[in-house]
Amino acid sequence: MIKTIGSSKEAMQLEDKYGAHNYHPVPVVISKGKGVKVWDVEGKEYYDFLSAYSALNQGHCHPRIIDSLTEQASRLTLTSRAFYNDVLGLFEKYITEYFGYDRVLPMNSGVEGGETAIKLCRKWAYQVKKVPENRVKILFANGNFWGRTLAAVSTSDDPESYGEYGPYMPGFGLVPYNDLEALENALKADENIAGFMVEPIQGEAGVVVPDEGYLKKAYELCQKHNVLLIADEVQTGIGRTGRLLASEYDGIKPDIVILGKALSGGVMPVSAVLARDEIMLTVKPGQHGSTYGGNPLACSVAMAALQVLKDENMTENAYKMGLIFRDRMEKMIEKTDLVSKVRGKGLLNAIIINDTPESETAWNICVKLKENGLLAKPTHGNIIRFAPPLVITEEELHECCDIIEKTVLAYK
Ligand code: IF1
Repeated sequence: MIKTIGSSKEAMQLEDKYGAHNYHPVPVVISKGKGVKVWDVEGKEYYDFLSAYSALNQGHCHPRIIDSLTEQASRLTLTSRAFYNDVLGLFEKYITEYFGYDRVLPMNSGVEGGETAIKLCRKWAYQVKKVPENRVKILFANGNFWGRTLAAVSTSDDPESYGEYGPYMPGFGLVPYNDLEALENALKADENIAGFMVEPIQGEAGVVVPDEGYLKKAYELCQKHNVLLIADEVQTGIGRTGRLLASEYDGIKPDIVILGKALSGGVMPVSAVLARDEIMLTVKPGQHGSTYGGNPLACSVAMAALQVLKDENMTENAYKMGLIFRDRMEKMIEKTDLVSKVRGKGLLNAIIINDTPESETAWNICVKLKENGLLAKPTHGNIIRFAPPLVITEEELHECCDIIEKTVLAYK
């Protein structure tokens, strides 16, 4: 018999007693979500300004996405890839036409998408670029975050991510983010480099926006050296930055694109890797996959999530609301020494708190924001990320900016 939680306190106590302590959540227990709002166990209402790290771009429990979930779940949820089913092919056609790529490899979590992209790049290196077996190198940017697997932490330069998880996977290199000279020097120095995997805007690093044209010039350098550009759009994709993919700001089509999070509108884990035939067909039957990868439920939900994104002009709304948000934050910054900067694109933004990364200030501000009805969480100590669902209205956005301004200006 599943008992319901009686209070927020009880929920936190249960997690503390029975769960791994691999997170330190903001002390709020969410019980219901709808659009840009969530409610805690006691019924208090909040604006969600994290969107589960940009997985809820379409808002909580979007009715059309939930309808696709329940309709498919009542018919067929999983077949595995041992057999065909009547949804995967429709999804593959839909998503490859939606983003303009030849083929898709469906997986589940974002990090599985990253692992898949790296495996495709390595296969392409040996079969097409003719890199000697086991000699391929793939470059990543300092400050990258693409998940928690051992390959992902092997490319990390954040001790919180890789500490005590060695030994690390070889075949990876790091170059400073937003530094084209360093990238070019690295590419010149090693002909076995076959890929450069990079976020168009670094999310976990604190919403780090590179110089305009960085991605385009990085892509040109990769092309010059016969290296694949792999865009990790797990957090920046699906309309979040005011473009369908953040790569579009630089007018490029990366060789490989990784999608996740809002690909399913926050309903279930769905990720996908897009690439052209030359890359995708290097993997032969039985050489990669997963039990749930491309399952009928995921495919139905993802098609609905992508369709509502388009039908409700969420990407355009993200662009417009982002301009308003950063303008409101700039005006707030003029009134306080507590915040030094706001940065971001579309509705992926962050404010930089004028204190050390080790300080508790950003965390304390987030606790006060919670008390004032807005949920957000610091990333990397003194940076607070603000990423509401893309369905937020201008009126709701101003109300949230009022909450942020009131909280920051009152903070002692
Ligand atoms: C956690 C961070 C964000 C991602 C990018 C791939 C993945 C992520 C750019 C992997 C995942 C999540 C993971 C989650 C918190 C969150 C996060 F703070 F960890 F770094 F968003 F910035 N590429 N990011 O941001 O996707 O396997 O999680 O589905 O691990 O705490 P995933």
